[in-house]
Amino acid sequence: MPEIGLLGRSNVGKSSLLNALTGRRTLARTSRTPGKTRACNVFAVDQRFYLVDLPGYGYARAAKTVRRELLNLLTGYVSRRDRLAGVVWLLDVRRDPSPDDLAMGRLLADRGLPTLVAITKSDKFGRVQRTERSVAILNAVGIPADQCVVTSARTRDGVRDLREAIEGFVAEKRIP
Ligand SMILES: Nc1nc2c(ncn2[C@@H]2O[C@H](COP(=O)(O)OP(=O)(O)O)[C@@H](O)[C@H]2O)c(=O)[nH]1
Ligand SMILES: [Mg+2]
Repeated sequence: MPEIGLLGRSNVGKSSLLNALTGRRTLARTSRTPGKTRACNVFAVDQRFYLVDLPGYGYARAAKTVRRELLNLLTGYVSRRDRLAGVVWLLDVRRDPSPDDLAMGRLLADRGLPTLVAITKSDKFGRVQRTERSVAILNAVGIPADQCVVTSARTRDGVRDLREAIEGFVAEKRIP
């Protein structure tokens, strides 16, 4: 089956969004301790595709060697997975993209991988401000607005749209 990777900084809301996307509450572990998810958790959705909750990058307190290993792992993941239909790249509505985010953006652009940006935690702002923030974030990472969904795992805003966009990637994927 094709798979979709969920990528983003630690604590950006990957596990929460994965739970919202699959409509279950206890599937992926969420935590208040950043940098905790190490393994890649894989979830089959409707026996049609896999969602992969990848380890979060950019955890500031991790040792340099650990950060480099993680970047290598993610680079290998997006470079060599022949079942990979695309990635959902999560960016927090409250944060300007970090140097690690920008490095990830370059990597994804290099690989030409189908990429959707999910702006996360949109419930933190009102409508106007969340749109302004999303535009600024997309400009910073050079992703067009039609490849972006503004989401909240808490209110489920945008979750259905994101799911539909993911299904589009899955439908396009031809596994060699
Ligand atoms: N307000 C708000 N908080 C969120 C949302 N999604 C995740 N969080 C919180 O952000 C923190 C990290 O979430 P988690 O899903 O574990 O992030 P991960 O490290 O990327 O997997 C937790 O405290 C979550 O409750 C959201 O949509 N809205
Ligand atoms: Mg997690």
